[in-house]
Amino acid sequence: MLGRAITLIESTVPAHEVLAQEVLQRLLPFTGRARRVGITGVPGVGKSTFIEALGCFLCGRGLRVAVLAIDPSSTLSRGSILGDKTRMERLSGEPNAFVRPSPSAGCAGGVARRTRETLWVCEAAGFDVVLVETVGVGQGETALRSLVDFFLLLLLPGAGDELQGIKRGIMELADAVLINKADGENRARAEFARSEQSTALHHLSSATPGWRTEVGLCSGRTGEGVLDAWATVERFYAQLGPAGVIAVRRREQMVRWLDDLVRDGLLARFQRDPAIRDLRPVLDRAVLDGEITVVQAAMRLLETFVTARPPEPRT
Ligand SMILES: Nc1nc2c(ncn2[C@@H]2O[C@H](COP(=O)(O)OP(=O)(O)OP(=O)(O)O)[C@@H](O)[C@H]2O)c(=O)[nH]1
Ligand SMILES: [Mg+2]
Repeated sequence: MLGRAITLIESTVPAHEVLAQEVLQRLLPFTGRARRVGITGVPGVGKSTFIEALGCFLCGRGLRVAVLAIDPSSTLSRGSILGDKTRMERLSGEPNAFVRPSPSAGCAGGVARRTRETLWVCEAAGFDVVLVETVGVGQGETALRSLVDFFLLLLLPGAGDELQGIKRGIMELADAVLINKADGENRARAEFARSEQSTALHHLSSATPGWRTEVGLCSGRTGEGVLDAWATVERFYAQLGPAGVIAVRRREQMVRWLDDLVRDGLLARFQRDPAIRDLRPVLDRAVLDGEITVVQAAMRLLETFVTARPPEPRT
C-alpha cells in the first residue's frame, strides 16, 4: 500500500496528480512524527553503507525506519536504481524497514520532485525515522536541507576539500559532519581530517540556532561510530525539540516550498504562454538593436502576460 501510494505521488499523469493530492490531504493529520534525517556526501563516500548500518541498528532497537534513496544516475541509466537497492540488502530484509529508491529524473539538485511528499507518506505509515540519501552535487544539499530536520554530511578521510566539493556553504548546512571510512589504514588520516574540519567549523555559523555542529569519525563498514552518530541525532531532538526550533524549521520549510511552487508554476505558465512566445523574439531583437531598454522589454512582457492572456484550458 505504501509503495503504491508513493508511486501515485511520483506519477506525472495529471489525473494521478489530483488523486495524489487528495491522498496527501487525508494523510496530513498523521504526518510529522518521524525523525527526518538527511545524509549527503560525494559519490562513493559510503552513504548507502552507512545508512544500512544505521538502519539495522535502529531496527534492532525496535524502531521503524524508512530510507528514501535519491538516485540521480537513474536519469541516465534506469537500471542503476536496483544497484543501490541491492547495496542495502540487509536493511531491505528487515521487517521494520522500508527502502525506496527514487529516481531524481531531471530534478534540479538531485532531490526527487516528490521526496517531501514521500517522506510525509512514510510518516503517516508510522515510520519513526526517515533517512534521505542524496548525492552531494552542488544544489542538492540545499534542496535536501529544505526537507529534513537534521542534516548529516559524510566526508572522506584524506581527500582534499576541493575533491570532495566541500564549500563553505555546504559545511554551513550541516548539523553533523562525519569522516567516514575511518577504518583500517584510513584511521590516522581520518583523525587528521577530523581535527582539520573541526577547526574549519569554528569559523562558520551553525546550521541550526542553538546547536553546534559536531565532527566525528565513523565507519559504515565496521559500524564504529554509527551508534554515536545516532546519539547525536537524539541529542539534537532532545535539546531543540522542546525549544520549538524544529517546529519553526518545519513551518519555514513549508512556507518556502509554497513560494517555490508558486514561482515555478508562474514561470512555467509564462514560458508557454502563446502571446509571450510571439512577443519574446521581437523584444529580444529590439533590445539587442538598442531600440528599447531591457527593463522596458521586461515590463512589456509582464504586462502582456497579465492582461492579454486567455484562461488556461484544464488538462
Ligand atoms: N573502508 C570502507 N569502505 C567503505 C565504507 N563504507 C562504504 N565503503 C565502500 O565504499 C564504496 C561506496 O560505498 P556506498 O555505500 O555505495 O557509497 P555511496 O556514498 O552510497 O555511493 P553513491 O550512492 O554511489 O553516491 C563501496 O565499495 C563500499 O564497500 C567504510 O566505512 N569503510
Ligand atoms: Mg548510495
